[in-house]
Amino acid sequence: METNVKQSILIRKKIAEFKDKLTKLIDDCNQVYLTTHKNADYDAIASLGAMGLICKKLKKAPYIIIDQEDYNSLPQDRTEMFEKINEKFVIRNLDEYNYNKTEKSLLIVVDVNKTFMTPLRNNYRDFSNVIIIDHHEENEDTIKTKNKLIMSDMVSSCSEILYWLLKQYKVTPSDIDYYTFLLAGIRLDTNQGSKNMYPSTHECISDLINKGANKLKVDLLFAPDYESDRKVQRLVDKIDWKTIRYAIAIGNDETYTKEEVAQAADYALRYVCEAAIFLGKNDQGGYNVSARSNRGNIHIDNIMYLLNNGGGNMSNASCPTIFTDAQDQELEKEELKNKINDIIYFKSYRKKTKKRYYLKNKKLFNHKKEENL
Ligand SMILES: [Mn+2]
Repeated sequence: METNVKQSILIRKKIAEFKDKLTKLIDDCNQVYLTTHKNADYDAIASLGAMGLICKKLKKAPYIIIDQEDYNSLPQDRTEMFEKINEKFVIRNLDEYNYNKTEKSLLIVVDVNKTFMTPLRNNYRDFSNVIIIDHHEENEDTIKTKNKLIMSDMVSSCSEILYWLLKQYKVTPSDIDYYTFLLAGIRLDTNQGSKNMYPSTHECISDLINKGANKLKVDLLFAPDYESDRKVQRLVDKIDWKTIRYAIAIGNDETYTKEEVAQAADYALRYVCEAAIFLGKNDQGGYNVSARSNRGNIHIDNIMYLLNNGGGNMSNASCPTIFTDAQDQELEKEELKNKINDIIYFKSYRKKTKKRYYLKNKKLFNHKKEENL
């Protein structure tokens, strides 16, 4: 029990310490821009909204930068969240941003830290300062800045960080939807409370509900679509168990969204399972990929890097869409299976950390990754 209390205090302390730096940078700039990763999810959008409220409290109304094409392809529920935020904050696409650039501006990036994953891609030189607030692991693709609050494997989500920040700044949104969004963000990144639940997360969820976050609305956002859920289960049925309980599934007799592949991989972790690697063919002919590790003792992020320049952390990872030139469905499956087997059947032990992972060639990690995935 005592250790639980400590975790929560520690998290809040760490966030409180960051507040002064954040305030100073916002105060000192002429204009704040906010952005997040493309294909923004609930956690990303909720974090944008909450960060916007903090900027507003500090009298710096922010602009939210989006990629228009990416924005247009968002599903309805997430578009509605953006529209809600758009009532208070101005959303600008890259053209609008470029046309109206301001001197001495500050960029705040939430729920992401890799250069290529934001609408700005590799262009951060326009900003006098960049702040990262995130819960994903850093690597060599992390945006270069001294100003970052990156809490990987410490909190559930970026929404949780933003909730504690709102509290620090004594911001109480007049529109309760901002709390509802944060609750949805946490629900998403904890896979509905089944992973990444820290003592501080429980506290945060209970605070949000006490303050009026609409739990019913959040439940509806997560209510599975029947057809989609059955499809996810059919992909789970394709699991092939390899080596030390790796659940590997490749589906190409129907098409899957990224979310469906991720859900299937999450589902695999309900079994006795060290790691899950799931591939599902999408409607563009490529394969969406999701990987998971149950207790985090497989370097699933490294496996994703080797598979197709991907990454993540030790429990969640993915890689860019894989395309194959194979002649038919069966050959495609063969090719992908071989790629995965090549990676996981090579045993290697890293004695220092006692964490093991399966890599063909460790040296690969010293190579600079390609800039554009
Ligand atoms: Mn997140």
